[in-house]
Amino acid sequence: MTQDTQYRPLNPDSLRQVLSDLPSLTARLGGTPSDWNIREVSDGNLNSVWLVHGPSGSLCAKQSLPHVRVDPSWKMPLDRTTFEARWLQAVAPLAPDMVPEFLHFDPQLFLLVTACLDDHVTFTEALSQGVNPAPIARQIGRFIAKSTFHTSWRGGPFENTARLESFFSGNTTLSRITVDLVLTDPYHDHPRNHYHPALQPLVQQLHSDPVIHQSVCHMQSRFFTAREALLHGDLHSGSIMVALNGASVIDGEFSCVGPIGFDCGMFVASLILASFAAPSASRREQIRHTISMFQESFIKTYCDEWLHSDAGTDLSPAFLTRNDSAEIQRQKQEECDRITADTAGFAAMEVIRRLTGYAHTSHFDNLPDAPKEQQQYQALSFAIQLLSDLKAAPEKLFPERTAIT
Ligand code: SR1
Ligand code: MG
Repeated sequence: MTQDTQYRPLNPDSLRQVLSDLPSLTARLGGTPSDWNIREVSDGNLNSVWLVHGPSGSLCAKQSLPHVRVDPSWKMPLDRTTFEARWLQAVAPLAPDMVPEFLHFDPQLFLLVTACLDDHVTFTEALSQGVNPAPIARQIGRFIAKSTFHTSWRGGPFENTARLESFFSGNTTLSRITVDLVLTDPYHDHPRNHYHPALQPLVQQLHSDPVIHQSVCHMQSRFFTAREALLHGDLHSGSIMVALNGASVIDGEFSCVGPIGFDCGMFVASLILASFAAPSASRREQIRHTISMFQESFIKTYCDEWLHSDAGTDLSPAFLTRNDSAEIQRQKQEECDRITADTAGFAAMEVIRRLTGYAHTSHFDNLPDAPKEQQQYQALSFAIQLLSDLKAAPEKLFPERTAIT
């Protein structure tokens, strides 16, 4: 799979050897290599991950495999950690406290080393433990607003976005996974799809309803043609690590330039799934309300960055700021409406694929059988409603929508 002969899949012993040759990392860990505790914690679908602890410090090492980790027959190039490393380096200055510290990247081994977050749990886990999701949702709203605004043409000279687009458009392998698993497979019969038998009538509708298929085509077109900003590309609750002091966004291997509403939609979909999987009506309501809080935080931060950042932008924003506040208001409204519409469409598609496609999530795992199937049915029906009427979808999803000021 790789032309580079130096690549080999690492194990704890060979990782120890690799790390021992890197002075900044050995200094971070302290002691001698034999003192280090190396624990494999691979959990996602794609890569190997280890946590390494030494007498003075710790780190997290992640290596691409030449196949999908959970399905070795699904072969895959190794370059995904290259994109993740570049995403991390691009986003860290924009939201420094919201991503793990970048420590090292080895382009031959496709090995990425970052700070260790083992005092964190995934946001998926926190949601299932009953944690109040509001502070995290607000933080992720700020994160998406800052990381996308400042990598868009509005947030700097257009050459910045052009350079990002030129590099990240090479991430075709993982974008292909998104195109297949999120944007296509759930809308036809595909051997990778699987779902609870109780969902069969809804799946039948997804495979055959022409209105849904029109919406799918529209959202595909947005994904392929809206070159708005650098995206995380897979911002579901499993890509967010949370601790008492806040959230850290990980796993930027799906990064690409695309519509800002895609990142928002991935995150909102996790909240939708968690709300329908909630064990009580009050918990469901709490999580539903959080969806609006996320949106409010995103829109407010995005508009603040737009008005107040001194990003050396090109003509339009600076020109309008000096001349016509009503026109700025109109443009902000138009932009936020477009992002919100994309958010609703992509959120619906993410919910649909997590219930009927290849890669499901654990949100419903703790429920007994009967409520599980009922609640999945409700979640899927809600997502289908959104996708069946894209014009009405923002209002359904964000009944408490923020006015743009
Ligand atoms: C084969 S990879 C399946 C899924 O895992 C990742 O986290 C992405 O969500 C992808 O769609
Ligand atoms: Mg991941």
